[in-house]
Amino acid sequence: MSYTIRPQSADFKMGISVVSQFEDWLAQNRDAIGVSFVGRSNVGKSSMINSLFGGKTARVSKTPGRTREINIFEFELNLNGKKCDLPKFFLIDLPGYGFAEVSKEMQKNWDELMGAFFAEVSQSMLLVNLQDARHPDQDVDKQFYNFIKRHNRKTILVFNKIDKLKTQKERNVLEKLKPVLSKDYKWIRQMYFASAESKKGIPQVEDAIVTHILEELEMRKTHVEEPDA
Ligand SMILES: Nc1nc2c(ncn2[C@@H]2O[C@H](COP(=O)(O)OP(=O)(O)OP(=O)(O)O)[C@@H](O)[C@H]2O)c(=O)[nH]1
Ligand SMILES: [Mg+2]
Repeated sequence: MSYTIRPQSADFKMGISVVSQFEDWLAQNRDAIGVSFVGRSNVGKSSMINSLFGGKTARVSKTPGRTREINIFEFELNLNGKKCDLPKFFLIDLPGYGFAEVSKEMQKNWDELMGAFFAEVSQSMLLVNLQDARHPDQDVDKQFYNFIKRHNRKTILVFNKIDKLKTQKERNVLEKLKPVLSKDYKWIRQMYFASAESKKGIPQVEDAIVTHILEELEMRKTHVEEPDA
């Protein structure tokens, strides 16, 4: 049995720009299962989403800092390449961090919105943090981890744009950083190297997402069965 993301199944549901809107969504979706993407502005979150979910799911920007809202989609899984009867899952494209040219007002809005998101969203949402393979673990990435670490989210780290690493030397720098980062960021489950452009590493990231979803479904099954045991 092999589950995969059903191509082109991600359906845009809503864009959330203020905390009260998020609270409304949360009230309806406390048990949400799925995946959310976060990373520095322009790191390729929307491009990665399109590589994984197909076609033009998310808007790719020419100017950094375009995705300002929490964009919520629902998607399906395939079983052996065919539609199956599992429920829908959530895909969330989060607004980027570390964009230098934002006003105080916009930064405040990001802090409030993301503060509410990471404090309250379901623990069954896997967090995919994207970093730039050419400039990993930047100050803004560190700041972001400080911002979320107390929430202890299930997180994987994906280094995107590896197609831009042309020399072995550049690739070695990244390999060496892996053990250092896993020590510093203990809650990161796994690290991946990928390119939304060349599609390298995308199947591995897809696997991580599908595995997470199946684990969450499995956990709920055992929880429901418990009272009878
Ligand atoms: N070479 C290369 N370029 C990429 C890759 N992924 C994204 N890009 C480019 O990087 C730019 C930003 O991509 P987006 O997907 O819009 O980035 P984002 O993180 O969603 O950006 P914001 O929504 O503005 O925060 C675009 O010009 C993409 O074409 C990649 O793997 N390799
Ligand atoms: Mg984007």
